[in-house]
Amino acid sequence: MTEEIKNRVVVIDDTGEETRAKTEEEVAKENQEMEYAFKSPDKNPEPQLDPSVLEKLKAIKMSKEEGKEMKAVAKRDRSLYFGVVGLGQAGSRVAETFYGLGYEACVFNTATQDLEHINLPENRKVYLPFALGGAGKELDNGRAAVEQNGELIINKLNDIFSERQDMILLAISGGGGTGSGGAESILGLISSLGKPIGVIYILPMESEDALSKHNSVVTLGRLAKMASSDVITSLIVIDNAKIEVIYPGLSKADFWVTANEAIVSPLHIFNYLSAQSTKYDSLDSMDFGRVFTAGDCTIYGMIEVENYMETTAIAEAVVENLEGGLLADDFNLKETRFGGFIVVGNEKVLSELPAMNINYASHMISEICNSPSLVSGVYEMPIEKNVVRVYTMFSGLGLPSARIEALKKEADEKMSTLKEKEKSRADRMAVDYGAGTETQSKVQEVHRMIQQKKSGFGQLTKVAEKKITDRRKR
Ligand SMILES: Nc1nc2c(ncn2[C@@H]2O[C@H](COP(=O)(O)OP(=O)(O)OP(=O)(O)O)[C@@H](O)[C@H]2O)c(=O)[nH]1
Ligand SMILES: [Mg+2]
Repeated sequence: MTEEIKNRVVVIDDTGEETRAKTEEEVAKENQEMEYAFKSPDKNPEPQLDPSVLEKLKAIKMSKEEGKEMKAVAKRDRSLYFGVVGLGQAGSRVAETFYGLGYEACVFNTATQDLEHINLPENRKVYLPFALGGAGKELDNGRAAVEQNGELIINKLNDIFSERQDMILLAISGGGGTGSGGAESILGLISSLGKPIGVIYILPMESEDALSKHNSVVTLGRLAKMASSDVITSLIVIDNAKIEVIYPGLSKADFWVTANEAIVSPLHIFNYLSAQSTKYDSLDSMDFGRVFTAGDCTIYGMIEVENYMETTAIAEAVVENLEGGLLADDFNLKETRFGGFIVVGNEKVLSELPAMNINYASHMISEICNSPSLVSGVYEMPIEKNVVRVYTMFSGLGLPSARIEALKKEADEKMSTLKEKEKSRADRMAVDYGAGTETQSKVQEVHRMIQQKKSGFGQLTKVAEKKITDRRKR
């Protein structure tokens, strides 16, 4: 048995089907004949090929190719294959949530201890050596950490992502130092992959400090510029302050998990369902692509309706809650360039839901976003509760100016209080030089120190920068 297998040449085509089997003797004979033919072409006039056989072969080839194409389409279980990059702690956690849903992902952080808690394979977590670890909410540190580790980052991006990824999503928070400060630089590195880029940008909670709010406004301004010059295809703004309102009373530990699910899930639902077939109206992959890549700011969210059998219940929920269900406030929905919504329910719910109820809701959404190009779909999902969920997405929006103003005001107010405190503390710590004639406050002293580049935190990072550069050079 083994002998026979050894002496046979088996030709297997790319579908795995065994098509021919020859003995070694047969192959040797054929090779000899072929060699002879090459050496004496005039003795072997070109064989006449049978056109009908050729036709048959062509037909087989074509049907095979079509089969392959169909297989490829069927295999695509989502409209866009995202590659997700997380930078900093919040970004890493969001990327981890995407990874759990089958998206390619990798994360970068300046703090090893934060990377440890990210549930991703080790080769997808990259520590960016910088200073003492962490950017300490300093934007400049975040930028420097990314720039100093540019090669490490680009190598990892090329390693993890391939042609399969249609689009790269960068997830970051605005409030910290690593994600927020490093955003622009890492976007420069990501753009070398030559794919469209989306940014998931997280604004701080109400209770957070002035520096977080200040950072988030500064970076949002930078990202908005990149979005208007199309370096970023879509800028998705998520507001933790809004998520706090939607999911009140959660413990800190539960809050992040819930928040990150709320951020990732609607986008995944749109992406996933638009690649599925439905017995009802479909919002196809093209529709989703158009909505998601319409440019400028994008927002999305979900509302749930229990009394869906009442004719206008879904429409009323839309009017009352559509904005409440979105993950950020103060956008002017009338600016929507492309909008879409998906109605989801279980088999029972959708079989009894009158089309009229959805039509009323559609009419209201259309009016709220004033968009002539609103796409929609109705999809069945195995939801336990008998409810209708409406997922909405709006793109092409300007910045949420009222929210930015509020963040700015809070940041400025608190920052100036802090400055006041520092000043009065400095006055209390005044140092008397000489015979009481020349007094120099600690504040002036610090200024002098900064000028000489000898301030505490700055110096610490400078020393560390040097160390890192030296190590890399060796
Ligand atoms: N939605 C969400 N927000 C988070 C999460 N973790 C932190 N944040 C928010 O992110 C901000 C803090 O930024 P981090 O991402 O922790 O900071 P970083 O980028 O690691 O920067 P440094 O720690 O300063 O080096 C705050 O506004 C938090 O509210 C999370 O898992 N989900
Ligand atoms: Mg951090």
